[in-house]
Amino acid sequence: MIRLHHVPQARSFRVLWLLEELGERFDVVPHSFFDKSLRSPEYLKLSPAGRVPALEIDGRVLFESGAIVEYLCETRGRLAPPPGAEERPEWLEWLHYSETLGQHLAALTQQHIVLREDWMRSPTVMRLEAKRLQNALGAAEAALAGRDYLLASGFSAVDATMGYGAGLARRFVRLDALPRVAGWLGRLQARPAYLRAQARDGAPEIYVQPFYEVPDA
Ligand SMILES: N[C@@H](CCC(=O)N[C@@H](CS)C(=O)NCC(=O)O)C(=O)O
Repeated sequence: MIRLHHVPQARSFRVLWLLEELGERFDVVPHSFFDKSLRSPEYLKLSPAGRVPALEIDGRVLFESGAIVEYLCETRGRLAPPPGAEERPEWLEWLHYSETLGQHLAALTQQHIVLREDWMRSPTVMRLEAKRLQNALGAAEAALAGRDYLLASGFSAVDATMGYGAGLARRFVRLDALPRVAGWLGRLQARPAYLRAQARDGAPEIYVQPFYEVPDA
């Protein structure tokens, strides 16, 4: 049985959603950011830096969401153009670009949520990272001109990896200037597999506000 180690709302949601899109049967092993379970010796054997996702599958354990997505698409033969296909370089670009969104989201999460005392936080960093995140989403806005999904051939795994990041970005960036991204998110979040994944995500404990405003300096 496939077992996904997951924290609600975290990057492991990319894999949760993709497993639902692929129609795989799997168990979700829930963890929390806030109870130190990701630093237990047992968990560090699965994920050496104590991060999610980790996926137990096909007799091995994989960490790193991009690698897991590539492995799942390759072994299940779906939701990615195969090596050599015309759209493969574009697909790889979006797969890894999802981590460009991820780095800004991680910085914003640290600033707004993880650092609890006001004196630890920097409104300058919050503003800068939100702007950089908005600029990074501009690449998806441009790519979505005249198409419903990131690849011309239709929905693929990179819509889930990028879509997870764009969905979270909404808590830090207003999408008024990114109407195609907003429309794409609406399509993604109406997908039956997304709704099934949402139902298995678990109770939110990281992002509890719909929007995180930058406080006055
Ligand atoms: N590049 C890694 C990043 C994994 C990562 O940093 N995950 C976060 C959740 S979004 C995490 O587990 N953080 C827990 C911690 O840093 O203690 C991936 O995509 O799998």
